[in-house]
Amino acid sequence: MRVAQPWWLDAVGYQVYLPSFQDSNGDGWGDLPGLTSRLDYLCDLGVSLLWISPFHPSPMRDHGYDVADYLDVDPRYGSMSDVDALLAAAHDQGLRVIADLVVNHTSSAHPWFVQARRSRTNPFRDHYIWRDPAPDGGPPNNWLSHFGGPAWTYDPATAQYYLHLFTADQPDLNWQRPEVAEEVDTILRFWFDRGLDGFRVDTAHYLTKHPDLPDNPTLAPQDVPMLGGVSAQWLTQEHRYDIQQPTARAIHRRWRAIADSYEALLVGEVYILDPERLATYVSADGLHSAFWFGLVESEWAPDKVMTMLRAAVAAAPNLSWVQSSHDRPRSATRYGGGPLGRRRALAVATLLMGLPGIPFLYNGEELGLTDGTIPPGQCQDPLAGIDGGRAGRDAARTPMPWSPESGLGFTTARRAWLPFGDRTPADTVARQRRDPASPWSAARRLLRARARTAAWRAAAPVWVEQTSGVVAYRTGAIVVAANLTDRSWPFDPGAGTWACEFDTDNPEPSEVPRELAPTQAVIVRPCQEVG
Ligand code: TEU
Repeated sequence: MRVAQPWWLDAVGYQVYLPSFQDSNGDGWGDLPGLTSRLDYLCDLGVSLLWISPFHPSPMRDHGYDVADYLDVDPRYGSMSDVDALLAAAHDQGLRVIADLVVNHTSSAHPWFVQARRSRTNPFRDHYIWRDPAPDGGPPNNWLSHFGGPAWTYDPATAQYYLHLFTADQPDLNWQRPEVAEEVDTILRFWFDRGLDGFRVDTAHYLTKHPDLPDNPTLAPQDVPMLGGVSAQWLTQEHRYDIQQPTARAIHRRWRAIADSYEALLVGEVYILDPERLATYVSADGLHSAFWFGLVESEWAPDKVMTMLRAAVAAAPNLSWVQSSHDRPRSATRYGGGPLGRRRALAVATLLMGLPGIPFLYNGEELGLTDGTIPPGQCQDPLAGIDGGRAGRDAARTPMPWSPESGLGFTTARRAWLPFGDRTPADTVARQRRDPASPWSAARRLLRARARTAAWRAAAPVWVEQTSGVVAYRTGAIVVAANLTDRSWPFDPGAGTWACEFDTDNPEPSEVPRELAPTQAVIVRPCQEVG
């Protein structure tokens, strides 16, 4: 008997950064009705799973990653009935929708924290992590905020410090307290009952801290890692006690039981680049999947990246594959910018499309967008204020360019919440849809090829050692190959006759190319499989 596969196994994900996707009411903010009006676009592109960034009431100190009410909708994004309308319309079209679960911390405006800071004896006090000052009056330990400075803020009213691994407006929840876990169970059920198909779990490996809160060891300068999205100071410590505590898995287990009872999906944001360690979070009673961020963190270094990618594929069966996100420069920028960066990103995307697990596109990636330009002084990201702006994330978050007119078809307002990013007409959906050679047309063909070849793919790819600069693997009957070098190489999928399902360089491929040009990628299948 054939065992029914989970619905997400062949999904193609798409990350919607809601504030920048589609404004429907002319206030310069993307919103839920705007997204609903673009579902046709997403279906036509070929995605089947949307991940929407947080839409809950929030002071927007970290653009919604500071939640003040998990059971409601921020008026900037719409209303609860707009969520219902989005889910109904998405489901009608066969799209699944997951939201962001941000429960390592709340906003300081959340009623729990407002209560907690009232007095040391308030019933909500222990929903958060409070400690007395060190003997010198300073913070209780040496932990650092991702966004600069200590991870502790002194609250004069009750003469204690509270912990926040991100901004001071994002106090960390105390997951040792059973009431916190119970509250979050209720939040999960509330949204699953409403029809949500799952969650992307923000900072899934941060939830619990070492109970004794010991100082983190300091790293020797030569051991300081390269990692974006955090202050330079944060990188100087080994994060032995503040994050990645094994106890977080008990929380995932608890959520998994709830999610499975709704057939819902949990994809973790587990920012661990080492595939083996990352894989320990993905299991039958843990997270269904977790993003692997090796590609998001990389400049163009194909040899290194492919070695890591192969290790990631081997480590866990169902990772989620991403090249870009709202937290880092876009892949086309990191890979060299312009047409070359764009081609490189498409070649890597082709390689991702045949892997087991869930490939995700970040909105605008299908257009081959590079980072938007943010004029000095117009940054919104709390990270933009530190380290001379090195880590600021705004450039990857500028509004989606739908059409060349002013407002980019994103908004009718003269200004959006972020600058429009200096997009050109060639960047826009409207132009790219008319051009068979555009990045959008190639992305759409690629997603269609993935859908057509679903039945031929197998669970695990077998890497085909080519004697050339071509990276290739076989999965079931299919061969996926990409030339990641800057010269042409011969390509040979193996014995037999082959047909081409996708070719980055040819909108209507018929024959399998015998040679792959620089950054050309293909998906091929044996002719006899057509039946
Ligand atoms: O990101 C977590 C985060 O800050 C990572 O990008 C970080 O760089 C990594 O953990 C370093 O090891 C999530 C959201 O994606 C981000 O937008 C939020 O600002 C953050 O959580 C806080 O909620």
